[in-house]
Amino acid sequence: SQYNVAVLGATGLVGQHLIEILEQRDFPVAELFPLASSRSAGGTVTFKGKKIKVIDAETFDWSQAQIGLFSAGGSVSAIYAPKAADAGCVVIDNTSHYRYEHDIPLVVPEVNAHAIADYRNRNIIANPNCSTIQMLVALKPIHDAVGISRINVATYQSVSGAGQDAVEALAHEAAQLMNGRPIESEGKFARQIAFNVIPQIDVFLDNGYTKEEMKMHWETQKIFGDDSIAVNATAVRVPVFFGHAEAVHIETRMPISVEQVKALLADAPGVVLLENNADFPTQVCSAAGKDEVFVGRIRQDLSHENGINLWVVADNIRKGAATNSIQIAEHLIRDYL
Ligand code: A2P
Ligand code: 11C
Repeated sequence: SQYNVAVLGATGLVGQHLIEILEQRDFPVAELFPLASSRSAGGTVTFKGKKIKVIDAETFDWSQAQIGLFSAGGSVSAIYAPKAADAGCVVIDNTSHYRYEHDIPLVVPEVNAHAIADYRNRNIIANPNCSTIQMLVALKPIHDAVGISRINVATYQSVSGAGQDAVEALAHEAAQLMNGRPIESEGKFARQIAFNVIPQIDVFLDNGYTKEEMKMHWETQKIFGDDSIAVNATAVRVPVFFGHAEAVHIETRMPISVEQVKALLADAPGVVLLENNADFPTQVCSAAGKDEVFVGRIRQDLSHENGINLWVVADNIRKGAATNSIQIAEHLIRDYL
């Protein structure tokens, strides 16, 4: 059967990818409803070669859709997710708004597809943060095999994580500087992003961490279903357009060798293993435009008996957002709707 699918935030960076990936994966769409604010209502998006009018979300009758893919920001999800859910539309929400509510499943299909069943609680499923998704796809087989007690991670996150405006801001700053012109002081980021790195993603919290760093901590525990895993994160914005990289350092409960980790990752769903050190993946050359999580630089931590280091790279807009949401929808229609 086919399903009516609404995409909220259809004109945004993730929204456009949602529409493209629905087509690429041949998701059984009966009718597509692209939704945005009144600002871009009346414009069009292209789906399967046809132009479809963008609808103002305020005027949309949610009973027309069976599945809603939401990516217009947390405050927008807060308004429309309950309306959609009450009208019988299952919401897959790509914002942080519902992620930490105990009765809302938070799902990475390769890791905890079983949790999708809990969509019945509120007709809402949350899609995790991009930096959490790629890390857990890589760590899941290791956690299952020997248990992970602690994760130390530093991220190298592209500007596309902050939306279309941020992509334009990096291009603009770079062009200004290359032309010998000063950049505006009030930019999209807290500091100049072109030719710089910024150790702040999202807002600072009272404990001194940023919200992006705490998302990795909260979401890892919820998705693995294990509150004993410690996550120590530093999240950094780098002047890359698409793709996030992560230096991940884990401590395992039982010892595991580099060769065993490689054997596990060679068979792991959604993972591309780069076995040789010199074949390491990068955002630009390996991950951008792809749906898999690329893992390389696997080595023993010389400072810790049960320590393993990995370099994990993925396209944050695809596996980190749009592709993961659509994979959730694929499980939903296969097993539940
Ligand atoms: P609009 O084009 O009408 O502003 P990005 O993450 O790339 O910045 O995109 C944000 C997406 O969320 C856009 O599609 C934007 O639509 C949409 N959006 C923002 N605010 C609202 C709102 N109040 N109602 C519906 N859609 C919204
Ligand atoms: C970034 N991780 O790279 C953020 C974007 O919680 O869904 C995703 C924010 C979120 O800026």
